[in-house]
Amino acid sequence: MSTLIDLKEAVVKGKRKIVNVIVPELLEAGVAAKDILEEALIPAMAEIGERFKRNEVYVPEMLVAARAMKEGMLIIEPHLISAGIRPEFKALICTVEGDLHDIGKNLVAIMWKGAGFEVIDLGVSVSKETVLEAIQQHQPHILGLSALLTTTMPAMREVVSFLRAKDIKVKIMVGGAPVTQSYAEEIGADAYSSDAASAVDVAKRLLAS
Ligand code: B1M
Repeated sequence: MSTLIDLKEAVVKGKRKIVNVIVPELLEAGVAAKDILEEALIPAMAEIGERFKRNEVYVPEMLVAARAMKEGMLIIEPHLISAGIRPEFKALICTVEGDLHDIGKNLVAIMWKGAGFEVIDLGVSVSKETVLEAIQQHQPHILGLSALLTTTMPAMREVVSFLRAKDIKVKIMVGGAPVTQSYAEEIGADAYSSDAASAVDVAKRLLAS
């Protein structure tokens, strides 16, 4: 009989076929979906995030681990819903208008999901008006904006100013290769994160403040 430790290990190694076997096995054995999430899937993504920070793994390993986690999540999701488990935080994320790069943004979304957030991904090249509509519809706690081009960084500033002018209270985190802490401060964002792994810690700190 497989254990939660085996499951965590399988996710860290990106062994999704094994995940697809272990998760139903654990559910069948009476392990709560919440425990599968909190004691195996989330710690696995935290572990891969730590390894990424230490340069022990790179983007491809993170992506395969994330895919394995996602498959595990798909199996336990109906069980979590029927048990009334709701994510603590809701996040909205997108790549800003004019920018089609989505790999980094997807990684941040995956890591946030891995940390137990509900994540609504608006996709790429998203206008400030669409962001506003989505905030009004979903009422997220945090908004993540990604930009990979120096030419689309100003769109980030526009979103922040637009939302602030409308007195929207959502916390805003920005990131992407050309973005820096000082740029985040300059445009009035609440936080900056340099990579997907630290995006979890930064978001948690921000949401706790
Ligand atoms: Co583009 N591209 N690209 N490209 N592309 C870059 C970014 C570039 C640096 C390449 C280069 O010239 N050396 C350059 C930008 C130069 C600049 O602005 N200074 C560039 C260019 C110029 C362009 C085009 C203009 C090329 C052209 O058409 N002439 C064009 C623009 C299209 C558009 O967006 N309108 C273009 C197109 C493309 C593709 C479509 C072909 C493809 C994107 C495919 C896709 O995303 N689905 C592409 C790619 C793949 C790249 C490179 C090679 C890789 C980007 C990537 O995915 N990195 C890139 C060069 C490079 O970086 N080596 C390049 C991996 C990813 C995991 O890292 O996205 O940085 P990254 O995300 C990190 C962090 O930044 C952070 O966490 C992630 C993980 O740790 N992070 C956040 C990201 N978002 C965050 C949000 C957060 C927090 C952290 O909080 C919310």
